[in-house]
Amino acid sequence: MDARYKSRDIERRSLDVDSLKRSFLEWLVYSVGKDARAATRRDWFHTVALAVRDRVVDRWMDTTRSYYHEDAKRVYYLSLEFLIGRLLTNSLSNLGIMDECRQALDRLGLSMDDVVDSEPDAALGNGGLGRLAACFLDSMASQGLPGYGYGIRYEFGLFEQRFENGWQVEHPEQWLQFGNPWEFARPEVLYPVQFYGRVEEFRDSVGERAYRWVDSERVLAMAYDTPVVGYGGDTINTLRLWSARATSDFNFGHFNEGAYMKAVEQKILSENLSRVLYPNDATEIGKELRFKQEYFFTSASLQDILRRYLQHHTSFDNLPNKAAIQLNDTHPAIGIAELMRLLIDQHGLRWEKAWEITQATFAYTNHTLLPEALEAWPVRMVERILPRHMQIIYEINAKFLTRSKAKAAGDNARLSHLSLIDERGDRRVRMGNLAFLGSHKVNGVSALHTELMKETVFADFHAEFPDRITNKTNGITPRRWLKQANPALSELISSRIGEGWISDLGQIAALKEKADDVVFREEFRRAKRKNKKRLAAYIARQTGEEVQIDSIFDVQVKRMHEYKRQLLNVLHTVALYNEMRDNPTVSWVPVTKIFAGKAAPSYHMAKLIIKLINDVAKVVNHDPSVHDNLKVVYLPNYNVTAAEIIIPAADISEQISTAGMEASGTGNMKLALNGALTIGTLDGANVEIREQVGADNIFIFGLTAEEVNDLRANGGFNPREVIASNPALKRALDMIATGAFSPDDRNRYQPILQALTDGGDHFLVTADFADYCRAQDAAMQLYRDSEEWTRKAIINTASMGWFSSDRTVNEYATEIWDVHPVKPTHDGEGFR
Ligand code: NTF
Repeated sequence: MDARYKSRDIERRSLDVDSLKRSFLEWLVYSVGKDARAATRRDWFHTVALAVRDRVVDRWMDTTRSYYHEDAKRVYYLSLEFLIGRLLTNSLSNLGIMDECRQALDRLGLSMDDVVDSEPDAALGNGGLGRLAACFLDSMASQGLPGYGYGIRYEFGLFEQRFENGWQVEHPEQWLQFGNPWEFARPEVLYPVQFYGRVEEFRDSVGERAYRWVDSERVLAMAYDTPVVGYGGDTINTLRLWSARATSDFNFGHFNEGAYMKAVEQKILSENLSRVLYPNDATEIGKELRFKQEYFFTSASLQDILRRYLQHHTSFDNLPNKAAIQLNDTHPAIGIAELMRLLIDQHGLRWEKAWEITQATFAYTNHTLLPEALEAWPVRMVERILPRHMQIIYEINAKFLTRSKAKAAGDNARLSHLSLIDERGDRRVRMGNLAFLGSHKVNGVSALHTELMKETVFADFHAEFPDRITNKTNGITPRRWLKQANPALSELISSRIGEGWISDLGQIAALKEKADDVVFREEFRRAKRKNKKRLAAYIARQTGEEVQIDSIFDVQVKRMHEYKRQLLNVLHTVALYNEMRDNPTVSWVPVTKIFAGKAAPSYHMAKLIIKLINDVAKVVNHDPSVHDNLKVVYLPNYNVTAAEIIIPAADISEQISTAGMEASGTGNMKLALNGALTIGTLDGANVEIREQVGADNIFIFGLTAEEVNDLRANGGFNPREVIASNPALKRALDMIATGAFSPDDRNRYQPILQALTDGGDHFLVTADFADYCRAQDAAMQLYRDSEEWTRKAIINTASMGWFSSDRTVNEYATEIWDVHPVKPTHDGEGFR
């Protein structure tokens, strides 16, 4: 090979400051097409990203090649959402070249922060479910597990939230506008995906009844690959996202003008499939385009998985030993019928064999018990869009129901619960039931959630298959959520216990003994203070509000939803405001209430609560009688990037959902890991957080899931009585009702008051109010004792080892997937 190429090749892999700097200059000119004088910050971001990507490619190919050579069992994580956020810091940090990059930029007179801040936030998800998928990708790569993510390359990610006069308004999020330097387009990796048409029956070569799907419309799925850099840079896995392309089946030349325009229209319509992420969180969407998105990416992924498998195998018998497919919620559950179709119709397998393989290959994770979130597609729609799948679903159902224990017992009620078809009203396909039946394992995401799955939505399935449901408590990646987001604290930790915690978070327990060390406590506080300063500056930039660094940063950041009870928090805020005004001579601990989170655009109540918080903020923040002891801020456009600034600065973590309703939560873990004390209900993973940190180091309040259940079962309670007997609550609600926060529209908050009173207070805000205030008071008192507070904060950080997504992914790998780490061989002979 030409020596010049050879040396450039080496340079591409070199990680020292000089080679990085030379690469930057070369990339700026030859790929971005700018010279240093004309380059904008965004140009520099693209430059740096491309140079870093260079340093990933060889190892990426090595990893892929190792999986191939070992014919390793892979796990395929099918998810409609991957909330990955920015990738530059993540890649640099996992490659271990953060400092080198900073220095190289420094020599060019550039600030690393500016470059980092020019990267758009990849928001291909709504909230917890999508972020969990992103943490799992990081954990799989960091542990050398052969894991692939499959999803959709949405052109528009989750909308950008802005406030107009305190109301949420949605703007398009155009993350791809200036190109995406991390992805590799694969125009040759293209699969047809069919829709509509009809099913034809025929006799196959041995005279058996067989089916083919004909007269369908086709869309192509084109792959885009993003390398997923594991910690240490040894393993680089792949996130493969599908983009919709029209087929070129039609010949423009033969059309008259009208037909030509129609053909173009058709092209645009089919490419809409990957246009936009649906912005709903924990609610069923029920739109035809959404169903088509689900099938589109699932079908393409399965075709790709089978193609990869067939490179090494001639029969499908071994598929379950070579591929594990994890369904992230029911969104890809149609994959069960699709794999059956591919195996039977395209590869000629018999039903029984295909079913055995399908069940052994799939596993399903449930992320919510909210009835409004359980997907159920109208039979008539499924029949029209995927006629062959509807047939297959009927057949799965018929075979299952005939054999079920319920049938044997003549228990018709149970039989109708088990059915894949909901026969009440317009008939619907229950995707949860399909996912359950087609999987060998089904898991919940926290201990409590898994128990509730067994007792509620899947009670009948659990009776039928008692070994199928298993728990896999969620986790978070310590790389992004401590090392990268909180350099101040992570450097302090590493200085005391070494860097082992980064890839083995259990080691962080060694900090527990440091909780009693005054010097360490002082340094811990210094790190927190630094983060609070950073957040205060961010708050000032975003909202114009000045907040006190010495105040308690009380943080509730998550999607806006009634069950998460931001309303409870704002009611306490109003009560606290009143107390401060009533008792101006008391020396109050200053409090800053920090909210952030998006509401689904059609979720009116959630949007009204946002407006309420902003209205309360306007009054409280400008009332001189509270002497700046209370501030309320609502940060716009919460996303991964904002979370990375907010979470490290939090003193208090608000995890106050109605018990039994939050499947797990993962923000709760991020905040505790960063040394915030939790005020929370015994819901989701809060229960396990309490076990880990100890009851003395967390503020638990409110009704338990069981009590909530009893209360609701016994005809509810009377919120009016509760309100009447609690003067602070009554006063807060009266102020809201009489327009104290909305003088321009005194009736604005009637819907909220209505829901809390005549509406029966479904989320038990009034029922938990008193105990919540007690927990808040306890926290405020403790904060006065800064040594004791810090001690508890350190214990929180030190007790979070178990919540690493490395632990979670390992449990999946050993107990569900049976996949094992593969060590890539890096022969240094790159990517030819
Ligand atoms: C969410 N579910 C749950 O609401 C969270 O409690 C949980 O932590 C995450 O999943 C991750 O498991 C959803 O987003 C959805 F869509 F399923 F409702």
